[in-house]
Amino acid sequence: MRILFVPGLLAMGLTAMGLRLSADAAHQAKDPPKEITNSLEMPLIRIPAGTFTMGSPADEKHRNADETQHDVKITKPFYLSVYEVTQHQYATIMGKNPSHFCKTGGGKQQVLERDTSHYPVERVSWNDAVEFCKKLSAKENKTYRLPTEAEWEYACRAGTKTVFSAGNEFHSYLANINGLNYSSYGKEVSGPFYRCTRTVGEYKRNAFGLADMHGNVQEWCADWYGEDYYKNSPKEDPSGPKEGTERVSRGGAWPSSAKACRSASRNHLAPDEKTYTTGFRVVLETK
Ligand SMILES: [Ca+2]
Repeated sequence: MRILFVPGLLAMGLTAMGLRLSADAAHQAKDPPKEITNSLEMPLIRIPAGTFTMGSPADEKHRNADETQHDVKITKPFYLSVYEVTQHQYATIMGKNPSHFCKTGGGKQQVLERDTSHYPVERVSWNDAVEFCKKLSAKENKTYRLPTEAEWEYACRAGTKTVFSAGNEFHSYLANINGLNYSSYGKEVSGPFYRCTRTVGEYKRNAFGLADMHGNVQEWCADWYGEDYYKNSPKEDPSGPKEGTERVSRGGAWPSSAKACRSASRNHLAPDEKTYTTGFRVVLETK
């Protein structure tokens, strides 16, 4: 059988394909990317708008009185860094690495022979973290900031209602936390206890694709801490009390018991306090 070459049909086919490609490209342009990488090679994931129940139920074991459950609506999507800000990223923007667990820090004996550039930065105050966001914003002409406490918990839960984003049991095989058996949650498990920070992203990510929301370093949030704030919190995009003396930090850290790493657990420190358990991650605002 002879195969006929029909230029008209071929041209029609190409035109149709071309139209289809253009339509796909237009669709992609409307759909913002799920993950982006910024000038620091920092991956950030798009967290969708949505509603969730913030705080813990009255029967949650080891809950604290400041965790009153209430519904919160996050009205705008935002990008959140997949990892805690690393020592390398912090030094690139701020010109110094204040971390305890690095070659020049007080904990250098604990990290001998290790490359700590991708360990989370720590010994940064809330003021330092805010300054980092300002400088990175200026560098990229975008808006970076700390997550609000509500954004942080929403991102940590990633749609889950369990005590942790990984379920109702927790131990040091799931995150860099205290590995002694009394430190586990739900059932008694003794696991690794490294007694220092670790390279970001070593453990399983949550359903949004975020790493180390529980453990490694606790993370500064933008809000002032208010013990009773949840009782009067606005439903939409709560941003904390208007004033206070301490800022919120979340997620627990490498020496913490699992109970202090619960999705609802709240900690608070003075804004100029620097500890080797405290770091941060950043929000990039969508336009
Ligand atoms: Ca963390």
